[in-house]
Amino acid sequence: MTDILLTHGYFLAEDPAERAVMKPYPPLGLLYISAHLKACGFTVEILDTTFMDMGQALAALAAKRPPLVGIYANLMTRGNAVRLAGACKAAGATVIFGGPEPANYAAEYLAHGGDVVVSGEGELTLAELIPHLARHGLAELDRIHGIAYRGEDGGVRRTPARKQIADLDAQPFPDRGAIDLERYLRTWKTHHGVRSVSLIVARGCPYTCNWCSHSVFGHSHRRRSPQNVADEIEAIRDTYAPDQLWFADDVFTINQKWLEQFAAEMKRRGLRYPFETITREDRLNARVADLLAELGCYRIWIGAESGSQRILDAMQRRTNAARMREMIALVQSRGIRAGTFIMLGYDGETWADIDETARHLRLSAPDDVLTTISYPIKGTPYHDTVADRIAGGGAWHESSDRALTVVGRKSRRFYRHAQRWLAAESRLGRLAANPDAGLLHRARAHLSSARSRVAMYATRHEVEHG
Ligand code: B12
Ligand code: SF4
Repeated sequence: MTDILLTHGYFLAEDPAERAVMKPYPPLGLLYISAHLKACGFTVEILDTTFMDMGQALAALAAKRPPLVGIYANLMTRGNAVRLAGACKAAGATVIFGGPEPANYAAEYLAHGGDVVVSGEGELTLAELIPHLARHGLAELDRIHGIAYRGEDGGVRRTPARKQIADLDAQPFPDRGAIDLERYLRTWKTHHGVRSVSLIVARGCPYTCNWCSHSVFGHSHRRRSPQNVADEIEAIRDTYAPDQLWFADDVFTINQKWLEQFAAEMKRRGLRYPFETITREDRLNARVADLLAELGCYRIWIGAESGSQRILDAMQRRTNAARMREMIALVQSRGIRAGTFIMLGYDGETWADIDETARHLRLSAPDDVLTTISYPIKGTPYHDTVADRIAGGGAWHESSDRALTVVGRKSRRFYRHAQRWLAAESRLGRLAANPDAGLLHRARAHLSSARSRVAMYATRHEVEHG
């Protein structure tokens, strides 16, 4: 019999943003947990919901009737995760929640089907919790570190934090064999002509961007050895024959010495895959750009967030807008596409700051730009700062932190126009850098910029209300 069934509530079919790009990846956290628990001798099953819909997921759970279920949840999958939990509970299962969101809303998750909420890494905690639950049920949970549960009085009890895994190299590779990874690869191949596999080389980010969630790994940073990562890439090559990789790390180039060693190890083994990943401007320089190119990097996302130094400083991002522009040019000079993330609507952002961001995009002409409208994630310093002005959302179990807004800031309508304006401005930057760009393209981009600008102006007095 299965000791634990692991699942999540992500349904690709319900995700319009992801359906537009069709670049799905599996939930690595669950694959890591499964590998660890199996190595400890537990019997584990993963119900991967990515290619299902809610009805199919509920039917699969009803057929399996697992006595113990572990559910991954993040702020977007909350609603689905608690629905799955409710169904499992109704069928008599014990439900454990984990992932980046549940520990920040322990009371709510416990009120919506959860018996236990695990905070941080799940591997060591579950390896202790599973036999504990089998022996003692929900009694004496205070013995297990790293969890929250309901006390006898109904209040939420939190046990001391769980120590993090010290040696990541000693951990087994993610249990990709537990799911139908080929389905992900086929989806990639159909839509993009390539098979792409994700992996991570480290855990945790020591930086302090105040809107970013650190609920799983805190501010720790632990790296795997270059040899261990290369071993995993060889295993991925032998099993899945991918065409490319995605290093799903927070800041892939965080340590230059590590990158040097990793590049040397990959070269020694004759391994080279096109890949994309994320970094920060302060973790790039000419040598790092050369190493990335040597390793096969075809696109690097440089988290920019804003072109206004004032806003970057307010975010405690510890990056420099002018240097960001230089780094975009640097990676492009090595034949690597430069992607950048922009966040609009950070608390205190003014019209002048948005202008600065547009100027930044036009000057630097990144190849790809992803813009989000800021929202306060529970558990972050940003959430605490704006807590008394947070509005939006609705019923917790049907909503998400992404629906939260800050009273007094400009309306979503305004920011949607601003998003379009920034997209047009970065297009103009790219066209200016391209001597072959036709007049018609330029005229279209100017028109789109002007239209969005007028729409921004027309909505400039619209603000969010409580
Ligand atoms: C890769 C990634 C993505 C990929 C996901 C694709 C995929 N399936 O891999 C993409 C780009 C699509 C993505 C999108 C988004 N993401 Co994202 N993403 C990440 C990232 C960078 C890595 C995830 C990862 O693989 N981590 C490595 C594994 C080992 O860690 P883990 O998943 O947390 O798992 C560990 C623990 O959480 C725990 N655990 C996990 N599951 C379970 C289950 C049980 C039962 C238990 C007990 C424990 C447990 O144990 C695991 C092993 O130690 C994280 C940041 C990070 N470094 O983790 C952000 C992160 C998860 N994303 C985040 C956000 C906000 C988003 C978006 C909402 C962004 C947006 N504006 O659209 C969307 C939501 C998409 C969705 N619908 O789910 C936030 C979540 C915050 C929160 N409180 O929920 C994070 C934490 C980033 C951040 N620092 O703010 N993301
Ligand atoms: S946004 Fe990126 S660099 Fe900043 S704290 Fe989060 S993961 Fe680290």
